[in-house]
Amino acid sequence: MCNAKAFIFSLFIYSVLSANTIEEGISNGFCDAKGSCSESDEKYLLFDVNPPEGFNLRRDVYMRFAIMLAEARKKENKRNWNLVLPPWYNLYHWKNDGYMSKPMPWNKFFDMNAMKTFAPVLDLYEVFQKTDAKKLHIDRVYALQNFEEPFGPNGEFIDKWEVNNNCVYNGYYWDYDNITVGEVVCVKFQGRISKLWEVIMLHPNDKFVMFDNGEIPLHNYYGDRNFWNCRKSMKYNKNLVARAKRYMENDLNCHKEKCDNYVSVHWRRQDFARSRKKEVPSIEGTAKQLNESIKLHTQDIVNIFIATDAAENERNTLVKLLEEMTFKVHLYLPSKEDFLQYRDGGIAIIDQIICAHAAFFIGTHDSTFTFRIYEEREIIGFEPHTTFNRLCPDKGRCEKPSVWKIVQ
Ligand SMILES: Nc1nc2c(ncn2[C@@H]2O[C@H](COP(=O)(O)OP(=O)(O)OP(=O)(O)O)[C@@H](O)[C@H]2O)c(=O)[nH]1
Ligand SMILES: *[C@@H]1O[C@H](CO)[C@@H](O)[C@H](O)[C@H]1NC(C)=O
Ligand SMILES: *[C@@H]1O[C@H](CO)[C@@H](O)[C@H](O)[C@H]1NC(C)=O
Ligand SMILES: [Mg+2]
Repeated sequence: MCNAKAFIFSLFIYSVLSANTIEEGISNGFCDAKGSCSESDEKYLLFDVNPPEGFNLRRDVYMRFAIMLAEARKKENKRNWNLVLPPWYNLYHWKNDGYMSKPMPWNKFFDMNAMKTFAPVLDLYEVFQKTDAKKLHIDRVYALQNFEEPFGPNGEFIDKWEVNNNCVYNGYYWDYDNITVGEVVCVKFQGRISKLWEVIMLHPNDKFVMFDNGEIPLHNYYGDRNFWNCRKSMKYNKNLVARAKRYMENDLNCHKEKCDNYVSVHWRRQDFARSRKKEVPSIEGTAKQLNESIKLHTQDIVNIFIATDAAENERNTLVKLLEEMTFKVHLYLPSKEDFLQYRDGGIAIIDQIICAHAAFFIGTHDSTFTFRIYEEREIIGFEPHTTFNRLCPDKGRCEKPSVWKIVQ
């Protein structure tokens, strides 16, 4: 036990020392003194996320890497680094198309030109197009892992990492058979994402470097101006915005950015309703709370837009209860053509956009789907009290959501 600790400690020291010397090495190398780099000097950072994680947490992981790369661009010796975005593939929640479809690029869901204004990002297919070779060769994959014991002897949480040689890792690289990997290195990691540069600098000549389990590193700073600039640059794909706008105009009769004639709800069910019973209400409890909350906060609004992943029978039950309370209930029910064009991921974003423009929003506790709507409403400029609301469980404590106000 004692020996193991000493060993880990020496590894940690070793990694800190070696990282420093290598850092010096690279600042003399590769790009010229003015910091300009030729195309052949370009380097690419890839990342992927633990397979069960959903779309909206992945968006937050993207932001951590994008901010890391945007910051790096300000430093002369890192100006040649680009971020390659992992295709969307086999997402657990995408029941309609997830298992059969091919990997999808980010531009299906986002406006890549807007994202490129914040950080040097590319879709994987853009990298494929740049390579003359038949295969894409990744020099090194660092498979990140959590430390078993995140806290030190005095309960402190410090940033640290160490190479871990006996680990099992099976990369799947989105099932592409034309991606090859030089070496896989397992790394235990905890702390801020910019510390990943120390890991990268273990092998400063690498041109293609990938991190898997990219959800493990944390934001450098959560909620600062950088964070919000990055978030603002994540504009949605124009077709999705247009579809949402058409719905708001035709079905909700709203023709402005901040609508004043409907309330929106994100009613998360499925795994939340099954395994988080202490945090989410029953169907009857949902109807009762919506009635009370809407009467209290918005006086005479009768239109409710509901975004939900609920099964059809649950959805119908809620709609019936709300209609009995004389509300007019709206859902975006995509046609078959809509599904084929936008896919599950796009349909969910259209729901999020419609929620984001409502006069008043009520979300689901601890859902990243809801968090992304909170952020969008901050960007649009709604008053926080119309945004940071949640559904409560039928009984027991109900903490208010944390308010993360935009920083301009
Ligand atoms: N169309 C639509 N899809 C939804 C809705 N709510 C959830 N989903 C689907 O379920 C997924 C939710 O998973 P995540 O994106 O991980 O968000 P979350 O599960 O609410 O939050 P975490 O578990 O904390 O990450 C979404 O990406 C959608 O695919 C909804 O209101 N409308
Ligand atoms: C790898 O295969 C995919 C799918 O067939 C293809 O789109 C891509 O261009 C290929 N990459 C390279 C570098 O040839
Ligand atoms: C809806 O809310 C109003 C105002 O709080 C209340 O008077 C009414 O009884 C509620 N309706 C139902 C069906 O709960
Ligand atoms: Mg989830």
